[in-house]
Amino acid sequence: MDSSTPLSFDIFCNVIDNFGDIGVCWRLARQLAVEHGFAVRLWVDDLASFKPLCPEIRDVAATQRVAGVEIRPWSGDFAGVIPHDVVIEAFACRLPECFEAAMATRTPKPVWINLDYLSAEDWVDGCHGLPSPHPRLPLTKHFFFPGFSEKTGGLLRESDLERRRVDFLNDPEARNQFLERLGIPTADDALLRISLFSYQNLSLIPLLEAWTMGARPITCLASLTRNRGDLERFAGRPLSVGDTVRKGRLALHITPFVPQTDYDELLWSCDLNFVRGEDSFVRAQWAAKPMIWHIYPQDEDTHHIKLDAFLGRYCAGLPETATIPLRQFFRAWNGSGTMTTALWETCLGHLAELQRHALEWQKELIKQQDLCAKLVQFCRSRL
Ligand code: TRH
Repeated sequence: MDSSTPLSFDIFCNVIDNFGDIGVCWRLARQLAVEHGFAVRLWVDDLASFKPLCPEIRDVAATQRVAGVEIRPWSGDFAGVIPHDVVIEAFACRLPECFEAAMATRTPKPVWINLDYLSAEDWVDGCHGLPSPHPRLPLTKHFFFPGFSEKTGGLLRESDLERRRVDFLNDPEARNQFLERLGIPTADDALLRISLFSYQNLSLIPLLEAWTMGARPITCLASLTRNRGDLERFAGRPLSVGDTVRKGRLALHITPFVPQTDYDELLWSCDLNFVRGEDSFVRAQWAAKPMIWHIYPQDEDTHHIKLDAFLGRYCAGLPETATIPLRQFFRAWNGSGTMTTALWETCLGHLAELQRHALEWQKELIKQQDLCAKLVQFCRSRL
């Protein structure tokens, strides 16, 4: 197919929990619509989970259009809906049977994609793009795997992201205005600014305690999500957005959950970012700042294999003196090890090195084609 022919996309998003399912789908949908100019229809089964990421969403179960994307509640029947050129089921959510039947009668048949979860494991190289025929209908689904190597589907990254990041870094006024909007003091450059986005975590209170006693004052920007219980136990009281807890060298600010379009600025404004799941984890890497990842916990601890696979890639090229404590910190943060003040202080001692490394890692990763462009190419070759 000609590379200038416009395409149309259906994206199906079943929100299982948290913000990651809709976070990835919404980012991809916007990029397809805004950057590539394609018609995009995003089917979402939970608009309430969508709203914190995109405040323009109305709660009513009606069709709406935001950022050039047609957003449809995934409910009711699909009678009369003609599938688009490409149908994406995110994270193996099952498509409605009647929609699959409509896909089978369409000419040409839509390109059917299962957009899978991100993993740094080696097997992803061999599985990316594999076909899976439908058991009954004349349709073939393809597995599209995000990943860190050229052989995978790559990572989501808007084409203007790096320019926006550099502009923001070169404009302290923009950073100050952003922080002021969140109610964060901006004056003191001696302090360490840390963003915190995590699940509930046994290491969180020991880490916050370490921050109260550290050599450097710390401002922590924490949103109240699944770690609310830990934060409230640390504070000794219920917390809400706008609260500040001051203990020793630490000022813990409870910040609002910002719209997804602002989240990068939050990451860019900090010296260290604690992120989780998938999408915030990727954004922290594009932010080119040191980061700590709380991986989504899976049954039978399979997430530890995924974590080690990522660390194997991420730490290659980082001197061993920094790699050892960093790996130990990642493990402790993910439940296999103990979080101690000494471990935090050791990692902090390597901050400048970790900063250089985060930038080098980003510079390498950014050389690869982004996921959206790879997806479009993949689909065109099958239409
Ligand atoms: O919310 P998550 O834990 O999502 C997870 C993962 O995707 C996981 O793989 C999946 O299995 C599970 O959901 C169901 O973390 P993630 O992926 O980082 O998604 C969070 C989204 O929220 C991301 O798009 C960034 C966005 N965000 C904001 O828009 N504003 C904020 O203030 C914050 C903290 C996050």
